[in-house]
Amino acid sequence: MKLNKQNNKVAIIMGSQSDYDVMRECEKILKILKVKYQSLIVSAHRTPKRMFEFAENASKNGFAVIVAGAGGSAHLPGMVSSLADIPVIGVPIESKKLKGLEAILSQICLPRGCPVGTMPINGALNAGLYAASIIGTFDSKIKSNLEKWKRLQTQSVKKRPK
Ligand code: RP5
Repeated sequence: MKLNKQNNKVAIIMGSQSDYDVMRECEKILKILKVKYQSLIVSAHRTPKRMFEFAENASKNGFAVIVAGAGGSAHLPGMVSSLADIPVIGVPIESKKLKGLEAILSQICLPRGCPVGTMPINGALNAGLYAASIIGTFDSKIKSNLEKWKRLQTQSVKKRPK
């Protein structure tokens, strides 16, 4: 699939409505950086056909990167990576019982050939920054928005603790 100017959106997908409180952080940072995005509930276990449809058509639908948040037996990022031809960033979602350890392990222990850039547990903000940095490799406006955001972050760090 040939990428063009249209392929500048980030897909934020999540396994459940219950992931949205965390995944909103990704939306917030993308909004600040003026990156286009679309958020969808896509579950590897509960809506497998939707997942196939989404992943196979992600490029065609103008997405350049996929951010996939999932908790528990978090198959979503790996499954989507096996079907899509664009980068997949995984966000392991914290659970009550195992605190997200199960989700992060299932996302970083993918077999050879199924790459997922896995963020920390609940690391949806970092996922947004990472997605924006990928978009920034071919969109200079987004690159400069990201540079500005990082400059402001650096300036906001006080030299002395209060
Ligand atoms: C996963 O199961 C979802 O990503 C979510 O983190 C977890 C629990 O889902 P719910 O039972 O809250 O819908 O598929």
